[in-house]
Amino acid sequence: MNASLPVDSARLAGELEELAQFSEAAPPAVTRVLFSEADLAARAWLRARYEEAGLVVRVDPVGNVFARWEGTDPSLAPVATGSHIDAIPNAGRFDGTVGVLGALEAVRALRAAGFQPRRPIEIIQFTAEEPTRFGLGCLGSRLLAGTLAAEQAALLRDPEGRGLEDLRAAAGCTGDLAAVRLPAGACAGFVELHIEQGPILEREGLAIGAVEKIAAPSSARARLIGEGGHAGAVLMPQRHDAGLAAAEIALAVERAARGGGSADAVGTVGVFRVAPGAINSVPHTAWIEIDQRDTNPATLAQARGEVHRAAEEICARRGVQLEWEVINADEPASSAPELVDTVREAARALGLREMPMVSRAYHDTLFMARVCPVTMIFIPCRNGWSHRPDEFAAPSAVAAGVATLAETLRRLAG
Ligand code: HGY
Ligand code: MN
Ligand code: MN
Repeated sequence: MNASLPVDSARLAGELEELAQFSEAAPPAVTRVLFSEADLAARAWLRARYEEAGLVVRVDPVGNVFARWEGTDPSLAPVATGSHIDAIPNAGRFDGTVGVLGALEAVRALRAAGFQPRRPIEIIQFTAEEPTRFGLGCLGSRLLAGTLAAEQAALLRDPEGRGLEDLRAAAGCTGDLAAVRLPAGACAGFVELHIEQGPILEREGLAIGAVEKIAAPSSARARLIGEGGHAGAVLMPQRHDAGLAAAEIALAVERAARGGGSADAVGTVGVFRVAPGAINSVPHTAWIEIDQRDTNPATLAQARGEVHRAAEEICARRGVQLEWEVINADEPASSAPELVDTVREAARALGLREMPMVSRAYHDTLFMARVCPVTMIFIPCRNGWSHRPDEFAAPSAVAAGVATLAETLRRLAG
């Protein structure tokens, strides 16, 4: 990488390790669920880092954090960057955090180089990009974009019955959730730095991915109520096995993903529980949660409909009652071509090999695309692994991503 802005890669690597300590799981795993003790401690630690760097911090009513570097013309809409710090159970230490601490390091490098932005630059640390607490991902960015109504968000409860209203109040996030929504034009653009969470950059030996499209998640949950019984005594014709009905639905999810004609279509059943859960007892009830994604809205909608119809047919044939709930059905997003070009030019100016690509994971950028022009900067991670304790991004890869982000911010805010 060419001599670039003074990115302090060692300090950043140390901060990523320090942030990883705020966790409910034993290292190397990281568990940091929205408004958990680990999350609150991580939020406090990060706020001190932002303020140390001379940024002005504000927290909105749902806990989105904005760290602002004022521009020479404060009246201009800011250029924004950022990501999330929450982590699903037993995850890694780079998902999201690279985009938050990397944004801070990019700002510090620009300030150390004497750069003075005309537009303000804001780092956004989004609340709950992961669905762990309330079963809905991107809670903070949905509210910022207005794709989730405040009164709907206020009704969210976690599996233990704790409501968002109580949890955010306990975390010190005050104010009306309706005030979270950003007005149109609130940002001039948004660029998120993130690990790829896939194998392409590493396999191609490339340093930077400029993201052109972001797949959208569609998730649903179902409860299946059949009839239990003795695993030996109940003969097959008399069975209404909720577990096997759920298993057939799971295979329908896979069939819809493979058969829809879209190379980006994916689907799985990440949550699959049966009751009573004894080896010699026919499951009377099953609970499943379905995750379907695609970058093509038409084939995504087709796959969603196909799975719901299959579930109804399977349960009717098996004499199992079906309760179906759509959790979310979001539209994919496209990046702004001019921002993709800016990222690619910035990478090339730094002597970094880059390519345009698609994100199959969703990100807060998916919802920021409803607020302003967006794109993402991807860096390679080992074997493409993510959402697991051995998730890893090399310090040199992180530094290349930060330098590209800094150069992109310089161009956009200059
Ligand atoms: O599931 C996702 O794509 C994101 O990592 N929450
Ligand atoms: Mn994630
Ligand atoms: Mn992420």
